[in-house]
Amino acid sequence: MFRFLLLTLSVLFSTALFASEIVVKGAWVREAPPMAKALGGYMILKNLGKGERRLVAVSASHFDEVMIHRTVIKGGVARMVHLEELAVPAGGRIEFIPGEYHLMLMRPDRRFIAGEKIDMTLKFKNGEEKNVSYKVLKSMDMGNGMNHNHH
Ligand SMILES: [Cu+2]
Repeated sequence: MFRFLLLTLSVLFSTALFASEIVVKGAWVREAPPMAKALGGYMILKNLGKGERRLVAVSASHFDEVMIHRTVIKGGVARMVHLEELAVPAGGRIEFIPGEYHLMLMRPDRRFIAGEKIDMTLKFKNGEEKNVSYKVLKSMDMGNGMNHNHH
């Protein structure tokens, strides 16, 4: 009987471990001037799964909150729209890049300079959480990095 229980438990645990179907590439945060109240965060968010995933929240220590934004241009004026959640289609990707989708890291408790890292947790509607480390870069550094990744 005891043996049977152990076996059942191990089966339960192994089914609880699932490979993440969410992949994040090229995660970076733009270095901002000393008194900046918000920093922009960028990445490529891929969904390798067979079902849609919805990004519902992002958190980072050292920041009051992290919002999901999209820059839209209306009548020649760029403004940022706050999204409550963002759907990543099955097999699809969302590019967080300057002037498009971005993470808005609000009210840092200190300055972050190029070369540092900022850890964030992405939370999805299905309960999955993904920890991602974002490199702080000057936007010029990123311009160079982009060329290398571009194939
Ligand atoms: Cu924004």
